[in-house]
Amino acid sequence: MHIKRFLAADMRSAMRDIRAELGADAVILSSQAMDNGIEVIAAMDYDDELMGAGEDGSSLELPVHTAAQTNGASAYGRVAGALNEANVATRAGDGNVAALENEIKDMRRLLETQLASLAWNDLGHARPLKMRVLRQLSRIGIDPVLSEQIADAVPPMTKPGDAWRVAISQLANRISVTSSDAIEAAGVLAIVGPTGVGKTTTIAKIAARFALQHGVKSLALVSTDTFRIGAREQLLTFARILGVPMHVAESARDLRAVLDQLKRCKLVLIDTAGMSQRDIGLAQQFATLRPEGHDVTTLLALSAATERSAMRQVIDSFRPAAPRALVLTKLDEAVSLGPALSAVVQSELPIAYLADGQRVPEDLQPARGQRPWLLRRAVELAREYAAPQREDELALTFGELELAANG
Ligand SMILES: Nc1nc2c(ncn2[C@@H]2O[C@H](COP(=O)(O)OP(=O)(O)O)[C@@H](O)[C@H]2O)c(=O)[nH]1
Ligand SMILES: [Mg+2]
Repeated sequence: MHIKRFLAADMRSAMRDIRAELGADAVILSSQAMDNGIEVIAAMDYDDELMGAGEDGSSLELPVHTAAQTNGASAYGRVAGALNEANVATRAGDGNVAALENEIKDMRRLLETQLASLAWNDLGHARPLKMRVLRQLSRIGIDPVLSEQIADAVPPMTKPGDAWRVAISQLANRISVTSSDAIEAAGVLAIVGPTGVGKTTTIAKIAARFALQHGVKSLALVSTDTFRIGAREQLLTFARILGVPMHVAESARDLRAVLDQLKRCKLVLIDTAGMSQRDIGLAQQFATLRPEGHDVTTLLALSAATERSAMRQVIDSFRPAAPRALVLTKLDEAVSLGPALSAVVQSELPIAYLADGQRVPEDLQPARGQRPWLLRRAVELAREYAAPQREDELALTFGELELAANG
C-alpha cells in the first residue's frame, strides 16, 4: 500500500491534490485539522503484491505477520474496498465536510476493528496457548486487561494440558485474603458500601459469630444509618435478638462520643447507610477519629452479583473511606464471579469475609482458606451460565489489547 501525507487549506483542495497525484482511486485513511488547514493521509488503491513494498520511504508497512497473511489479505481488501466506497461517496457528495468526517471516522473504526481482528488471529498462530487461556478467562468473566496479565504470566513453554491450571493459580495469587480474627481484633469495625449489598446483614452475622465465641458483654452495635427508619429498626431487631446494645450516631462528633462510651468493648460494629455523598463523607471522617484513639477499621461490602462496570465505580467511590478489606456478599446470587474477582484484584484489597446467603450467622465465612472454593465456583458458574463466546467480540477486545501491547 502506497501512503502519502497531504497538507491543504481545506478538505476540498486536499481531495483535488490527492486526485491529481494519486489518481481517482486513491483512498483516504485519516484526516486531521491543523493550525493552518488540514492534514490528510491518503493511499493508492490497495494491492496485494505491493504490501509494504514502498520505494520512496513514504510507504508504511502495516503490521501483518506472515502467519496471518491469508486472513490479513482479505481483511485489508475489505477495508480498502470500504475506503474506496467512501471516496466515491465523497466525490458525489460535493465536499460536505461534516459527512466526510463521519465517513472517515467510520472508516477508521472499521480499520481498527480489522486490525484488532488480525492481531487476534495472529495471536492464534504465534501463541495458541495464550489465546486459549484468554478465551477461558473471558468465559469466566475476568476483566480483559487482567486476563492479558494472567495469560502473559503463563510461561510459553507450559504444556498445553497444564496451561489452564497455571493460569488459575496466577489468578489465585493475585487475590489476597486476610484473617478475620485479625480484623475483629482491631476492635472497631465499620462496614461501608452501596445500599442493599448486605451491610446490615453482615454486621448481624459478624456480631452473632462473635457472640457465640465470646458472649455479648464486650460487644456493641452502632448505626450511622439515621435517614431511613427501617434501616435502623433492622439493626435494632438484630441487637435485641442478640441482647446487645445498639447506639446511634449521626455525625463524626456523635460517633466520637459513642466510641468513648464503648471503650471497654472488645468489638464495636458500625453499620452505615449507603453511597450518598453524606455517607461517604461520614465514612471519610472515621479516619479523623484515629488520633483520639479510635482506630476504626473500615470494610467495603461488594455484592458479587454486581456487574463489572458498576463494581469499579463502587470501589472508586469508596476509596476516600480508605477501606482496609472487602466483604464479598451475595455469592449465592451471582451467576458469574468474574466481575467480583476482577474487582478484588484491581482494588488491591484483601477479602476478609464471604457471604453466601441471608441466614444469620451461617452464611458468612472468613475468607481465609476459601480461595480454592472461590475459583472452583467461578469455573463452575462459567460452565453452567456463561453465554457462548462471540469470536468478533473476543477479537475486538483482545486484538486491541494485543495491538496496544505490541506498539
Ligand atoms: N442472597 C443473599 N442475600 C443477602 C446476602 N446478604 C444480605 N442479603 C439480603 O440483601 C438484602 C439487603 O441486605 P441489607 O443487609 O439490608 O443491605 P444494606 O442496605 O447494605 O444494609 C436483605 O434482603 C438481605 O437479607 C447474601 O449474602 N446473599
Ligand atoms: Mg443497612
